[in-house]
Amino acid sequence: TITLTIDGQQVEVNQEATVLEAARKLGIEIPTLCYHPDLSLHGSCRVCVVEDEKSGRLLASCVAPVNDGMEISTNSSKARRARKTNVELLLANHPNDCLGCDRNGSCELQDITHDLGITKVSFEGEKRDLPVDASGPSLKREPNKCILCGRCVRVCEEVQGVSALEFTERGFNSIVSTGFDLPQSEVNCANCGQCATVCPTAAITEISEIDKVWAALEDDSKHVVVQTAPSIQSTMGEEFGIKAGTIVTGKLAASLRRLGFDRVFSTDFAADLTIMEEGNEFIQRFKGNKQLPHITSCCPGWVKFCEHNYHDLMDNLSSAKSPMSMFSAISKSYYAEQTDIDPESIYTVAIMPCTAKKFEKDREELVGDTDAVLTTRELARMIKEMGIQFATLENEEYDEMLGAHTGAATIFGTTGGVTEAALRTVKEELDGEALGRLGLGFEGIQEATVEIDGQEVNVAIANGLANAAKILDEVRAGNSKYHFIEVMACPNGCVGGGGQPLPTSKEIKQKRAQGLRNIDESGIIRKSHKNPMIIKLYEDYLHEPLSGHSHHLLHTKYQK
Ligand code: HC1
Ligand code: SF4
Repeated sequence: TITLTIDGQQVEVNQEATVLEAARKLGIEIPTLCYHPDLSLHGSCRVCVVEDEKSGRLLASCVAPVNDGMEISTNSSKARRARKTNVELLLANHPNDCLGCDRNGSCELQDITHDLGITKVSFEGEKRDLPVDASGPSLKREPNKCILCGRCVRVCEEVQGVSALEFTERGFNSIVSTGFDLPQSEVNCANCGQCATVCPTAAITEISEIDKVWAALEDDSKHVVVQTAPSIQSTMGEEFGIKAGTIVTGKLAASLRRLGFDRVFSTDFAADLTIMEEGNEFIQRFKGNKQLPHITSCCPGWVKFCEHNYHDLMDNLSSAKSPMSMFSAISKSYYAEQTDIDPESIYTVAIMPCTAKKFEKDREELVGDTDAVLTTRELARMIKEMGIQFATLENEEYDEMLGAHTGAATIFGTTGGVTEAALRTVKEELDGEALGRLGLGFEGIQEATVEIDGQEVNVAIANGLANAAKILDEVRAGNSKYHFIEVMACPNGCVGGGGQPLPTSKEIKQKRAQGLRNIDESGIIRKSHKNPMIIKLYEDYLHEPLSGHSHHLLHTKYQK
């Protein structure tokens, strides 16, 4: 270990530590911009400078290695002046449109400016005038707001293995762009939105559909139904000052009613339906030893990544539509029939933690199912605009019919959840026994073996696309032992989705996931096939999983 002194306090750290890590161990906060705890080090913005008291040199603390006997001042006047200057230089080229900016209130550059007491910029900088890329379908890039921290480039390459973004040009002209500067919609981007979650400013944000949804809500000829994704239950509170992982299901229902939605339903209901369809599809494949490994397809970022990189394995994807799309299809068929509402007048809005769901909605195989997708952040904006006091709302119930859900559905929102939910149903159906705990961890690649009806079923879970690629390479090479593979494009699953509240970190995502696990363990029905509304849906309408009617409404084949 190494001992150093920071602001007069001694600290011991291992020799690989950086000065920033040593300071944080002491509880000393040094502002950062290009640094992100989940990504490699960059050291370019120099907002984290500190002074080495012995040499008087300024060090970028996020990349500076610790030395024995080092004496660091994080707040010497030299360090503070340098930090301010570095931020002012960023501000000199930055647009001055904070008031109308998507990230007003959640911008890291704005926060640091405030915290450092910068009230005016001393330099006259040249502003860039680069075009906005809103080619969609999920993300908007505004290069003029980019501070070149490279967090988006790193997350896309290191965590997702996509490398859709890169630095181009040099000096003042340096920008982050797609390869050949193509529109985002024309490159291999998975639309996962991880770049938006790490972007400190509004250089990358979701394409907003808020105006469309207001228009639908104000249109009396439309019957507007809303569905909320499983993970929102433990994340939406963060937008209103409630701790991450706090379950706000009842407040969500209440706020959606205040916004004027005609029916407040839950994607969880359709997650149970997905399990019924996909679980039986897996049973058929497993018994017939065909199209194995079975690979989940509920995550649209993953499906797009597979189309670009593992096209030869597309037949291994489940044909089951995602819960979001299943919900929408059921709302315009079964629900319309049961309530005698003209399906043409039904407008379905999905509240998703995910930017890729906007892409899923527009896919040619699924177009017409869902009418609008709002991220968690967009819904929060609407709630705020209406002046609804979310934090103090009384809990309300979801509406009946498409609102009932189980613990199995809730855990879809965190990696491993889909597998666990599917195996709870598959195992009971095949051997009549209940599934024990799978004990799958939260990160990287996780695997387990479950005995079902005397046979071993090997399952694997990939967190993030770079990990998915590792598993799929083995499948392609014929070396994979897995029968069932779950892929979620975002590390830690939908709790870490590209549309979730900001800021986000591993620690926050862990709390969100725990919130979902707490719902599952709270005494509600825990198995999809026991959801009474699902049982009724099959009795009344679909007859049985994989029936002709089910296939028509709930399955698809991705074409690309
Ligand atoms: Fe997800 Fe899913 S779990 S993909 O992560 O299968 O977005 O939350 O709604 O569709 O149910 C997202 C979450 C979500 C679908 C479900
Ligand atoms: Fe990369 Fe995902 Fe951003 Fe696309 S959305 S650029 S895949 S991080």
